Amino acid sequence: MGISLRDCQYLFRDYYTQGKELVIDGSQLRCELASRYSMNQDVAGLLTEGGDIVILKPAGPGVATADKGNAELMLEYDGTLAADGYRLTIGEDAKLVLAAPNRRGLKYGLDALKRLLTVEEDCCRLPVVTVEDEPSFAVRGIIEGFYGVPWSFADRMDAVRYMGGHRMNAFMYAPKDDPYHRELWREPYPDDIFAGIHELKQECDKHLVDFYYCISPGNDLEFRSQGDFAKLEEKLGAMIAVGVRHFALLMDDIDYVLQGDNKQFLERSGTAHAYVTNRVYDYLAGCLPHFTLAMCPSEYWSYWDTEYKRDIREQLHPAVKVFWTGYFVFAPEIGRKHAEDNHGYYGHELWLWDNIPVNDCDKDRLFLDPVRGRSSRLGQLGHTAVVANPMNQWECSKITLTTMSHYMWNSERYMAELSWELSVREFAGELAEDMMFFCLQNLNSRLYSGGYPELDDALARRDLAWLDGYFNRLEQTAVRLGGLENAKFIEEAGPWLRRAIADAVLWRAVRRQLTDPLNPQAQAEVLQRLETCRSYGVRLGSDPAVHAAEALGIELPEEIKEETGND
Ligand code: 14T
Repeated sequence: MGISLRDCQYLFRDYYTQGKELVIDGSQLRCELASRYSMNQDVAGLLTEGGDIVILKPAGPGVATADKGNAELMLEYDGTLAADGYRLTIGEDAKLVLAAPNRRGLKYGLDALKRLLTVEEDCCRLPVVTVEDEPSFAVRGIIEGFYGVPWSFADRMDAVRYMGGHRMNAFMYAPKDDPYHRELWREPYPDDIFAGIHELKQECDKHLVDFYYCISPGNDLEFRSQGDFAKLEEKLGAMIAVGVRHFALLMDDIDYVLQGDNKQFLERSGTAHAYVTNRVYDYLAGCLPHFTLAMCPSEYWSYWDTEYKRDIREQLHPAVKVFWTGYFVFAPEIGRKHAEDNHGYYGHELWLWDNIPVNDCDKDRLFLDPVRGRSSRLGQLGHTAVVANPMNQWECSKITLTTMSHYMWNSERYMAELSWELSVREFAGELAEDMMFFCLQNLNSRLYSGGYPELDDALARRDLAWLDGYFNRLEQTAVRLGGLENAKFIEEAGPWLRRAIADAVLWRAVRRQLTDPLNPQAQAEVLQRLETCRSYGVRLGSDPAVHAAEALGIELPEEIKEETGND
């Protein structure tokens, strides 16, 4: 099944078509390549492996391929398109033209071609179309910036592949609990860990994702110490040696009031943070012709002006980008006024560190809803990057991240509910309906203050038949999702899937107690089932069985009530 016209119009910025279709003989699109983009582009390397598109390279300049293929692909350079953008024209005569300003644009254009292609037994179908596509933000990606258990090496490698396929171009390495990133920032990485980072950087290169090494020296840096700066440079120098070109200094979540000699030397923390960042900037400029440096200030979540922001505004090198998270760390809303004002206060390009779907403050929860509440025009309000800080559970983060990838590419057209549907379908295929039902039980409690209205209404009406149906569905959903082929999802979401089933079992016990309130055995069973639920250490956002029991007047032990206060 090909991609629908609606999805094309949503996923590509401009999609010009008169509805004609190109039908080509053969069960593969075999493109004879011509290139004005560059003489020696490894174009085939841009195609995701194992696809239906084959690129036939000419043997040399002016020398045609023996196999003429069934289509022609001309690559062109177009420097008027925004970085990572492309223009793909599919002509009626099976002539394809792909123009881009950089290699990433070529890759995204080929990925678009692949999405538009429908392969049948003996023919290929393509729409006759011109796609003009450009991103809303120059930098789009993921910051592994949470507390708690960092992602595994395999998670990160998969994340890089995922980003390549979702038009994201930045992976920022900043796990709070990598000791060498923060607590032991002075210490060089042990060889085995460093080898992993190097391999990750190579995987980033392969998928045209920029690898950012982030470091957090702010807790105990001695600003006057040459030794400390030497350690910092040594740490960054090792990254430079393996090809890293993008860096960030993170000053978040530290005690940033200057003490002792630091105070004597630099007086205010804004001055101090501008000072260390500028020194790092100078160091990088001495080593590299091209590099990126960003910094996360300690005041990363407020929208008002401060002395600290003034110092950063006035003293920080103008090329350094400044992170913020929107108001109050987990921002339900980042509107034009906060964005514009804070851009003015920091006076530098702002990079949105979006704390979605991070759950390091809510370890017993999964967050599976789409991003909502970000201004469609952040890109015109001083923001040039959006990076998402995900959950400790990488695989589960994909649901929200795919919706964020749509926002990052085209914030002006972003529609949360539509993106959610597309994301869930991509993630769960045939089980999309079940997956969506599961997502609906796991909404981001930091950003969504509503309840679970259908459940609440049914409880208010004491509609036991509806509740029976709901819990049966919950149980079946969890059982079916447990059969998904995605082993990583089963592993990560396992406790929540089991908890969903335990909720349904608890509900049945509650039901028995309601019909026979004085039966001590029924009471004991409720308590026992409740204990099973708690033993998983996790809960659904809707927390349905406990809610139901409480709402229907069943007395629960005190500690349960305390646990459920959050949602
Ligand atoms: F620098 C930041 F932009 C940032 O968000 N820093 C941390 C981040 O590492 C963490 O993952 C995120 C979500 O918990 O929020 C920041 O850390 C906090 C902030 C709080 F206000 C942790 C607890 C808080 F109460």
